[in-house]
Amino acid sequence: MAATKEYALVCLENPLLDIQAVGDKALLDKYGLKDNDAILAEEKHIPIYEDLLSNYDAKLIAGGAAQNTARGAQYILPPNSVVYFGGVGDDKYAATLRDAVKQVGLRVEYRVDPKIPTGRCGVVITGHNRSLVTDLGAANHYDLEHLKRDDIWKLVQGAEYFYVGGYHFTVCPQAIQTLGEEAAAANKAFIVNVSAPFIAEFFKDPLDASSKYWDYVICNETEAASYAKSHALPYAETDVAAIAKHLANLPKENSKRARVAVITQGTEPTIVAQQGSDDVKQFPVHAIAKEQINDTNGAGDAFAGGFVAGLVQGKSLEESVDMGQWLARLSIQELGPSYPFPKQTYAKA
Ligand code: 26A
Repeated sequence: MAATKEYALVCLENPLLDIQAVGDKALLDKYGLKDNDAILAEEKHIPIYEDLLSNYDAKLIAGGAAQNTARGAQYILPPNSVVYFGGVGDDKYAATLRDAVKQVGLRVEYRVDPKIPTGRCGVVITGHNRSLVTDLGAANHYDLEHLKRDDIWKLVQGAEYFYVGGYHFTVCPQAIQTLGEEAAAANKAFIVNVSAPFIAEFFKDPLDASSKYWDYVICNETEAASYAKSHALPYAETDVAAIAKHLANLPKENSKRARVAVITQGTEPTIVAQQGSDDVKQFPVHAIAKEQINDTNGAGDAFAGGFVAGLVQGKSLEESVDMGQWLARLSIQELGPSYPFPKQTYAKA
């Protein structure tokens, strides 16, 4: 019998197809969207998908935040390093996603729902902002049963790193807890990305229930502010260093690993705090000319992909952050959450 391949990194979240177009203020206003935000679609948003496709020359691009991260990590790592779980339908959009992940060699193990369509995310680009409105579809039906299936759970047991996109707190917090427990029990690395301001606000309870398992927590400055607000932290919402320190020092289940909190801030420096240390570090981002930016959809996901690839390769924290910034810089030059081909290779600055 062939030996089972062991994937170093397992990722979990919501596979989505992005329906992305350049829009304008009128389009944002029509659907009551902010220029830079991520929300779950309500009834009133549903027509936007047709609208984007018919009237705005929208492109279909593989999305889903953690799936973008998983593709990014696999882009850097040796073949068969990353496997991704999430829920899709049995339809054309799912086939498009399977094709897109093949390009980087990412293995996906989808829970396929025969009755519900694959989720979609409307992406409205205005300048360097992006507004995301998501209709989760089959992604919303991911369940613990899939994660605990023998073949899937074996992949979990074979991995050393678990990455969960925070958007999954809206779907199956139980699966997240199960991965966190497993990581703590086996002294593996459990990485959570907060993913969106609304997660820190409206999904505070499941987010907080998982925090004792976080070995790494990643967010951007607006998510950090939202966390500070919803948790009534005694710092200014703009005091990113204090929030990073707070996150790093929340109670922790596995005492063998000091927690690391990473906060990205667009073009401003990336902030890193470590549990038990007073020293908060800052890493300037890799400069890029404005004209080189295609769009910022997926920039944060790409950062996480490069960062986690660094961790998997046993790189230092500094170099892992550098790898994250490197991959984000590449991704924002592409259309949507994509990576350039022919492949670029990371070289330490
Ligand atoms: C549950 N929600 C709202 C979501 C998402 C999401 N991925 C998972 N769940 N809303 C937007 N995205 C993805 O975020 C990427 C950019 O960071 C989009 O599909 C887009 O590719």
